[in-house]
Amino acid sequence: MTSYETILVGTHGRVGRITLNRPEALNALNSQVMRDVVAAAEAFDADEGIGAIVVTGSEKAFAAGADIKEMEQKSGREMIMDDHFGAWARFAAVRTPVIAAVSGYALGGGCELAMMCDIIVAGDTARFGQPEINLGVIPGMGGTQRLIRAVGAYVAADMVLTGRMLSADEAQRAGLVSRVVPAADLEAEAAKVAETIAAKSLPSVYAAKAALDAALETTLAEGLRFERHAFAALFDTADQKEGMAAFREKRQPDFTNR
Ligand code: CO8
Repeated sequence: MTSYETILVGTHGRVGRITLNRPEALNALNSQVMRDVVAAAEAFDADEGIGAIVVTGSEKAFAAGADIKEMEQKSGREMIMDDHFGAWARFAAVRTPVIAAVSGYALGGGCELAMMCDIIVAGDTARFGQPEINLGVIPGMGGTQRLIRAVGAYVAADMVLTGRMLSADEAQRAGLVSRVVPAADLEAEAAKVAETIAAKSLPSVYAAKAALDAALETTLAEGLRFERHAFAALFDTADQKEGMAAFREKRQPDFTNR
């Protein structure tokens, strides 16, 4: 397996795991982290043996944001011309479901990275925030757009305008997080979610993720059309026949991703 500078990568069965590993900077997301995470996620995405990906950080920090020290002296022109952090869009575009397992700080780009994932599972120590306003800037990796879709206009405005952090429980009530567990159980809980997804039929998982994503990006009529076509297309898979036969025969399906 390729080794990376700023992340640790491993697999367990059909689950790929990416661990952010810049403890000296609370996993601040510099351009090397972006390159490493994008490369690892795309490699997992290209591997039919992988059915779900977990992205996690350390106990203290999922990620404390984009790397402030790397950005500080840049000009607006440089930010635009380098498309600083633009490659994160490739991470958001992987077809394989990604679970963010968040412990400690998920701030700024860290919160935005979690929101690029499909499911956010949090340890009870997790803190979610968009503190960019305290630095004289605003979120730049989706924090105004994805957050508002996740938690609604008013909680998003509170977070983005005041910079205040949500606790894990607040984030769950707001709809950002789907499960909160004691911090010590986070890894096991995230693995359980990932293994559950990875045991399904990959074509249906890809279609489900694409349809969910479409809902965030398009009108209801367009989204319903997309869903109907994706639903119909799955009837050409062997796994649809197997899944429905298994139901009729009162047994577990044996999916082959065909
Ligand atoms: N960038 C760089 N270094 C960081 C960052 C960061 N975001 N966060 C922490 N670090 C470093 C600290 O500088 C410190 O390093 P050193 O020991 O060399 O001084 C080390 O990590 C440990 O941090 P602290 O000593 O500050 O730890 P504390 O436990 O006292 O505090 C906090 C933890 C509260 C998380 C604090 O570190 C903090 O406030 N960090 C910054 C949080 C923040 O403002 N994040 C938003 C960054 S901006 C952003 O994410 C924009 C994204 C959009 C970019 C789009 C580009 C196109």
